[in-house]
Amino acid sequence: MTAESTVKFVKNKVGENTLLTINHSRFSAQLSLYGAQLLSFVPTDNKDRLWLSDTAVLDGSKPIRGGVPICWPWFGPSVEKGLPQHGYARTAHWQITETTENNESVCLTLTPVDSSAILKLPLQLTVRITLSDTAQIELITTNKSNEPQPLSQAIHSYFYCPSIIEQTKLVGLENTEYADKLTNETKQQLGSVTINTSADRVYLSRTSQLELQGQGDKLVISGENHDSVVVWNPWLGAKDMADFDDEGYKHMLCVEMANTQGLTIAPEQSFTLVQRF
Ligand code: TA6
Repeated sequence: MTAESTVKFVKNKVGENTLLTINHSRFSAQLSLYGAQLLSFVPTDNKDRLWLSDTAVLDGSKPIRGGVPICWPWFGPSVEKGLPQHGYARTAHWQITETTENNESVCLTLTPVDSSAILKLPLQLTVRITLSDTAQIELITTNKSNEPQPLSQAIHSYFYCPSIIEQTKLVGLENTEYADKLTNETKQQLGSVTINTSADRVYLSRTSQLELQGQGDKLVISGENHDSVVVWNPWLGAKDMADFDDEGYKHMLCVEMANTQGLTIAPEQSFTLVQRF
C-alpha cells in the first residue's frame, strides 16, 4: 500500500493576487498565481534557492521583484511602443489546470485565466512547474496560427546567493561571447563570471549546465532549448527601484535561460524552454 502523499496547499489572497504555499516532505514553496511566478523554493536543507525583494509588491498591481518572473512572448523592451517590458505573462492572472502529486514531487500546470487577453494571441503559453528536491520550470509555447510567429522569452530567475555577491561566481560561461547591455559592446567572457559592479549581459550560450558558487555553497542551474543565458545584477541601481530593496543586490544574481536570438515557431508547432535548479 503506498502511503498517502503528505502535501499541504494553502491559498492566501493578497489584493488581486493569490499566493499558494505548498508544503511537501521534500520541499516547501510559494507560488504567485499572478504571473505564474515561483517566489520561493526551499528543499529539506532549509535554504531558499530564490531571492525575493523585501519591498516586492505582491498584490498583482505590478510585476513581482524576485522569484522566477516569466518573460513572454518577448524578452526586454517591446518592439511596439507602449507595450510592457518582458511581455504579458508576468502581469497576467493564471490558474492551475492540473496538479499531480506523490511522495516524490508536485507538478503544477498553469494556463491563463479564461478572461486573459493572452488567449487572443497567436502564441499560447502553458507553464509547468515540477517541484521535488529540485525545481523545474517549463514554458510550453504553441503556435495556434497558420503563420510562423517570432518568440523571445526568458525564465528570469532571481537566485539567492548565500555568500555576498563579490564572493560568488557563475561557472560555465567561460570563453563565451556576450552582449554587454550597459555598454552596448560585444565582449568575450574570460574565466568565470564574477560580479563587482552592475551587470546586464546576454551570453550566447546553449550550455546545459551552470554552477553558482559561493564560499562553501553551490547551486547547479541547468536548462534546455535556450539559445542564450542572461545574467543581471543592478548593483547600486537597486536604489532606483522602489521594489528592489537597496541592499538586496548583495545576495542575488539573475541567471536566466532565454531565447533572445530570433526564434520562430512554425504554425501548429510547440516549443519548450526549460530551467532546473
Ligand atoms: O534580465 C535583465 C533585464 O532585462 C535587465 O535589463 C533589467 O531590466 C531586468 O531585466 C529587470 O527588468 P524589470 O522590467 O523586471 O525591471
